Amino acid sequence: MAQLEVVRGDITRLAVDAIVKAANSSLLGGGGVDGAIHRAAGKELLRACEKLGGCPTGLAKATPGFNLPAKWVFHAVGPVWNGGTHNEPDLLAGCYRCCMELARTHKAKSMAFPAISTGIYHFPRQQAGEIAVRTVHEHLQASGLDRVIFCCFDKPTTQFYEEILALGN
Ligand code: AR6
Repeated sequence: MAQLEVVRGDITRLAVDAIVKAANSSLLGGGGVDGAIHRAAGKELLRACEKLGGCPTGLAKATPGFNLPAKWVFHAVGPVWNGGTHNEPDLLAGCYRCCMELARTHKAKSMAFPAISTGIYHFPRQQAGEIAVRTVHEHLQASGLDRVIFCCFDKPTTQFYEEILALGN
């Protein structure tokens, strides 16, 4: 039975097969968790991203992790929250679904997600957490993953995830 966990901290420190990065569609870097991952992975990550040619919102693309403990980085482009009537929930679910598929194709056994779109992109945190957990559950078996970590940076996000996971058990 695959394990779903909540960890509070910096995703760049996690020794898992893949970490997910909340990126923008250029895939050429930014602030928040994106900036932190680029700083920790080193300049080669940007060079690898330059070859990807961007990524549409709701999808993700993979690169190696370079100097990170993680072997892979999955660059997921979450939606900017624009009131909730612009397909934001489906686009956010698409990010999680695409990363679960990338885990399968890259044979990852462990993967960590940040709370995609809930920082600079302002997606409501609780709704985003529910979408994240539901979508991961839906694709868990097909992904081949043994361990999925929801890596939360702040206390309220950590609490939401703990509550959502407790309700599901
Ligand atoms: N480890 C784990 N989570 C983190 C870390 C970290 N080191 N740093 C921040 N977070 P955000 P978005 C949390 O803003 O909303 C970039 O410029 C943060 O507290 O990083 O998807 C991109 O290039 C929040 O809970 O991503 C895009 O332009 C979550 O990660 C844009 O930001 C996501 O916050 C994407 O915005």
